[in-house]
Amino acid sequence: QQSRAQSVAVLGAPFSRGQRRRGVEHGPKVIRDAGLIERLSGFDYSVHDFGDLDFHHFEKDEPYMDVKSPRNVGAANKMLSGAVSRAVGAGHTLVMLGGDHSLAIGSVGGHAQQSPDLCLIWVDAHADINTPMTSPSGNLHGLPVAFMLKELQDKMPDIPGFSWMKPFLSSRDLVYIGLRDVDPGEYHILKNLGIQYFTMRDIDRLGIQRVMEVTFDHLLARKQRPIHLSFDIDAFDPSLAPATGTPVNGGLTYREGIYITEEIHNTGLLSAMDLVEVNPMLGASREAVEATASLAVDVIASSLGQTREGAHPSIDVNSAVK
Ligand code: Z70
Ligand code: MN
Ligand code: MN
Ligand code: MN
Repeated sequence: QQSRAQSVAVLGAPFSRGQRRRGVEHGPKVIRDAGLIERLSGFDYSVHDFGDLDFHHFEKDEPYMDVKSPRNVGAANKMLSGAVSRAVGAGHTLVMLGGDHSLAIGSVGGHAQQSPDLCLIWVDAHADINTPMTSPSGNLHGLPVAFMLKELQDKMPDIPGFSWMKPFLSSRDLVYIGLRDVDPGEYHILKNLGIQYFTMRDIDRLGIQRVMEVTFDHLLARKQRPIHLSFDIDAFDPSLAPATGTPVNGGLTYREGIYITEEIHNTGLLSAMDLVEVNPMLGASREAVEATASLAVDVIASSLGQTREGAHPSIDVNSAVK
């Protein structure tokens, strides 16, 4: 079915402390500069740009075990979750612009406050499901899914900065697409919890059409429910999305990426999405940065109903052909 989206809220989250490379906090600006709001305003719903969150920075933030900047990441996500919860509660389809992927803790968490039965589609080269024990880097953008999952509660210690949050998602309500750089501890967790995931190899074998069919079968067959899409730009091949912190060869083609978002739009169930890890300080040239940001705009527009077919409900067919 087609969605009858009423309004879209765009929220910037200029934050980079979930990983070590500065610059990803400028993601919201370059995605807006690539024309996001103009692109969305051609659609049949109102667009509200809520601007960027203003995160408080804590100077003193000692690592916990090996986990870096826990208080900064925790506080930023607390603020983000409140803002996302209010926007979704007000009836907007929310678009969160990162920032690094640790922000999904607050974004999906805030969405879940309003829609406890949501399901999560995580499009990424990485699984981002490390615990403090399994993390090879101590970077919190490699851990967000572990914070969310009820089944991992006993593997998550009390990390400073996160006392406000409780796990809210079941492992069966999550599907990964695009994986190709999974740490040993993460692989163990994926297998142990029986999480549905599609690596790039699976996409090679099945084709992206079948992957989306099985994804929706897994998440929606029992019951239609809100979808949260968390899209890490590094899911794409580095030739398409070079301006990102952890590029991994052999990623999604443009057409696979857009097919994923078109299919998600066509469910009519997309309720909130993240577009994260665009880092304008890591492109080799201005063109590389602009290509990455423009790709991010295409992903968002396509998730919200832009089609390659050209059809769009805002155009009245009867008056158009007269
Ligand atoms: C690795 C870690 C990661 C994004 C890198 C990498 C995680 N698994 N996520 N880039 N977006 O450090 O935990
Ligand atoms: Mn990620
Ligand atoms: Mn990633
Ligand atoms: Mn539509």
